[in-house]
Amino acid sequence: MLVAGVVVLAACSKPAPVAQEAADAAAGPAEHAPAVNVMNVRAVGMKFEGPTEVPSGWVTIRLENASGMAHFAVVERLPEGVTVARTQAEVAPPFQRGLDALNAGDPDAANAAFGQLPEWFGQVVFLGGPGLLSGGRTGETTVFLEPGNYMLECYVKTNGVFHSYSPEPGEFGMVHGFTVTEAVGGMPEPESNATLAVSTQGFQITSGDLNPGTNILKVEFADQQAYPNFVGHDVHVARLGDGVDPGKIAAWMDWRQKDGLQTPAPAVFVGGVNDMPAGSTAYLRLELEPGDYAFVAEVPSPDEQGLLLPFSVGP
Ligand SMILES: [Cu+2]
Repeated sequence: MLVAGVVVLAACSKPAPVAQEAADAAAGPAEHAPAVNVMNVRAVGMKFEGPTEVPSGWVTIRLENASGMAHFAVVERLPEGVTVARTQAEVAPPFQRGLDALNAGDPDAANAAFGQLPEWFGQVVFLGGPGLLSGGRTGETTVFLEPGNYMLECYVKTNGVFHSYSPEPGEFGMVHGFTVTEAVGGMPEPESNATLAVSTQGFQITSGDLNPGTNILKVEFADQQAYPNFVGHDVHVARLGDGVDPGKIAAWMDWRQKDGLQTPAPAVFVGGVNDMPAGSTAYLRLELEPGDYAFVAEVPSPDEQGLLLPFSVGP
């Protein structure tokens, strides 16, 4: 195995045109399977485990949540020269200090802490990645990644501490650095059975239907903006029913609130796509049992912005 956790089957790529017919005749069926480019990531406790190199192009990030709590894995492209260690030293502490100040009822101290974020933080590009996923579940989100330096981050909170912040000196929080290489993965853009538009106008299913079983949802970011919680709109899928209160889910989506993004989550989350720039597209694999669900964005008061949309999957 060249790269732990990465599977690349590129048997059909770049055929020699003249020899192709003979190659087709000689090739076994396995050689005609479409190329896949999967990055296998595990969440264990409050740590990520995964490969440190991934071929470029369409990448399916498969997140296995082997812990007992909800996590996500937002993909962040780091500016030139910025290491994961630097994000831990320069970004995680101001956010944690700001959160501590908000919890203590001191918004001025919080703003002072957020004011200490480095200038380069504004150049970090958020590029989707698996959304909220409850413990014991596995989710898949497919995004297009150019070569570069990236990290995965989970900033869900436990006991008022962001998972991406480590109170232990010298230890990293829930972040995972990886390089997207110049090597091309060759995976084709996925096919989908439904499309969800995400925008400042709210969620809208613009084509197709979600059905019991396996769905591939195309998620289109029609526009994007920064919300007061510093991130853009995105989409997560929560299971409703069994006394789950959509209002509580909406209130939980703002990390600046004491109970916001705090473990335990107020519902079972079955996956999602973290925020991406305007014009971006991602694909979300959803294994759905019949029942009631909601799309919800990780922004303040998503229910007031059309960013909490209940839907049902029929038997
Ligand atoms: Cu987490």
